[in-house]
Amino acid sequence: MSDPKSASLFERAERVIPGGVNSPVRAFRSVGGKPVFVARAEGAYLFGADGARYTDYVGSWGPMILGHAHPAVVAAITEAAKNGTSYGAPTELEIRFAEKVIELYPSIEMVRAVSSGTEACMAALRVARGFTGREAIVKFEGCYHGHADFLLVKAGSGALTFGVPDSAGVPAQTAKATITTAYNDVKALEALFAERGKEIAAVIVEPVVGNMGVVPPEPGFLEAIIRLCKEHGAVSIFDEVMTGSRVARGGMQERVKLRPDMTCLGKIVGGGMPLAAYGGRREIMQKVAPIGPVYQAGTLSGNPIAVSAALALLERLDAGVYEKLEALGARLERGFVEGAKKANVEICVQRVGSMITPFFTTGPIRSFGDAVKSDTTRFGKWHAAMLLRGQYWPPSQYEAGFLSAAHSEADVDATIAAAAEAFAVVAA
Ligand code: KE4
Repeated sequence: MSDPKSASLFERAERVIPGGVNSPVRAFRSVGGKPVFVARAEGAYLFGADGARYTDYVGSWGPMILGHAHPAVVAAITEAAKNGTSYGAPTELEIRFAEKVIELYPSIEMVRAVSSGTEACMAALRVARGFTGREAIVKFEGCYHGHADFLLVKAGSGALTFGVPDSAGVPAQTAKATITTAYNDVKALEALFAERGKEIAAVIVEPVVGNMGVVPPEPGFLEAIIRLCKEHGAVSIFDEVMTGSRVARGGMQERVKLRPDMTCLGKIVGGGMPLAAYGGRREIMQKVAPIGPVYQAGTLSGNPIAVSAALALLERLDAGVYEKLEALGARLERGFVEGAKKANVEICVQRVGSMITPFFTTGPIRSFGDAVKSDTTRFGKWHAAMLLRGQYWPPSQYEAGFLSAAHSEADVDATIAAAAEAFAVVAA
């Protein structure tokens, strides 16, 4: 632990919060050691309770694409707060947010704001079931779509990190309607539809997986999901909570020029505030209460402060941001590859834009089966060595690291130098 004040805060936290954290993956349990308690953050940096500075590659698990405490976002929040914090009544701000989302994601004709990615995915699937009158949903092993009961089946992220892809507390009956199959396996998906196509309400997919670590879709995989859903009357859902406005302004669907029936959004689209959304084709979204029979609600949905932050962030995501993120991502990827090679440590770096994961195994990592071959002990050693060198990397082999537009080339070069030393520690 390079941050003794964090250690005492952690002890206090563990007495009153399960695991001392409000979300499991923050607990550092899969990498050993104890979490750094953050006092503040600015730009590309986090500052620990003891004032130590870390270059941040978690970015609040994705939202901080322009860096922490961006002046325009802080100003928008401050201004909005002066008008009150929540009304529980419609506002013009929410119309602007909906119009912005529709502008960025042409596949979305109507959109509903909610407060988390979990809510967005849970609601989108309920709507798909209401629209089709069917019950079964298909997800891919290792993908994570939040912690709704029926989605914690062979889930990724924290569930995978702790090796409990199936959570306690989920009734067997609930999980029964969730069918899982392998990511990037078109033949398996075709066979599944051939056998059970009539039962399937929806297929939900991370169009680039972040929750096994970064696993890109192979050519034809996403296209097959949309084709098979169309052929069998199921709803295709892109869970772009992580990839939305991360891998492109309009998410992965913009990069691959595809139009899923529905899309789930969060993180960046919510401006790093408790704001997420789900949307899609008008005829599907017209099933949502109060105009349709599918109920979904939320006290703080479309909250004016969160929406103000989101609008301030989204309007600053210009082409230059993505060009910079691609260049920095490629630089970091090269640096990791060279550093590991020099230390004679076997890794496979997978990246899409500014989402990147060094897998401690040979690649390519195409699916869950490949990802779990990673040497998590070596990853843990590397993570600890990076932390000691002021580099804050996601504390799990099965997560994506994120760059921001606030990172400089000098920051990335310092990270590359630290990583080279950390690979040498792993090899020792
Ligand atoms: P939230 O409920 O955490 O806002 O979103 C759930 C979710 C849905 N879909 C995708 C693709 C996601 O990545 C997530 C949440 N991601 C995790 C990290 N991989 C959030 C971090 C955490 O659980 O603390």
